[in-house]
Amino acid sequence: MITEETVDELAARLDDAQRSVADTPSLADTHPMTIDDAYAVQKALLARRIGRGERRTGVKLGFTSKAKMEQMGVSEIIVGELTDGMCVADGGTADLSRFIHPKVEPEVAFRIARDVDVDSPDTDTDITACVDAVAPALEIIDSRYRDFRFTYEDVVADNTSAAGYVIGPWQPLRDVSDLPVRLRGENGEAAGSTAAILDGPLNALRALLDMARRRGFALRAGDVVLAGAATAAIPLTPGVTTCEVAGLGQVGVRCV
Ligand code: OOG
Ligand code: MG
Repeated sequence: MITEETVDELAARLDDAQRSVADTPSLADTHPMTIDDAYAVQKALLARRIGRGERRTGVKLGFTSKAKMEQMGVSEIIVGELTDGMCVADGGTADLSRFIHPKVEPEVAFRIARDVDVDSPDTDTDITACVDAVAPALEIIDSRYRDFRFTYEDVVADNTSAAGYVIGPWQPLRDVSDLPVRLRGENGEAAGSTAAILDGPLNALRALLDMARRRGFALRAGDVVLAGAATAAIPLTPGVTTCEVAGLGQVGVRCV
């Protein structure tokens, strides 16, 4: 366990790295952390953003696909939080100078329609019944760690590398368990299926409910949920990047 003071100090280090667009070495190297510590740092990091006037808009899951787990050498999902400061409109512009070494991932987003009770251990809660819409999405990840190298605890503390997200047109909730996905950037592309996301993104929602209960994440009406990448991430480069999820639609961002 690290002290409350250290939690604040590590959150400040990550916050400064993001704001000054300068990477930082792994925290875990110098400050061995438990997973509980890492989530405490993440919480303090979010509190700093909220303190500057950002509004929380939802949550994101990470490492829900085998490709991502293999790319990052980990084996358990992680959860981070999203704010309006990270949101880019579909077809909008993202300024690459805000990021250290950004990558982009093709994702599926869900919209929570009514508050989910995360305090009761009621195992019958059907999280999918609390969701009313689904959309193709892009996530911009930008680890604050040097060379994108981090331990599992490091990446949890760093709000799971969350840096930006773009949500395509919302559609009424439907079966999205095995839809072809294509990510196209100016200098790279990746293809896969939504089935890569825990054998179907609805399973990501179920895993999220479990994490929300264990880790105290709120799930409120209007929240966006990013279910996790369907392929490995590719570098985010100048020009247009799109994600198409067959049967669901397309979402894009222009980077300058
Ligand atoms: C952590 C974020 C992973 C996903 O969709 O799996 C993630 C990272 O790879 O830096 O967002
Ligand atoms: Mg992601």
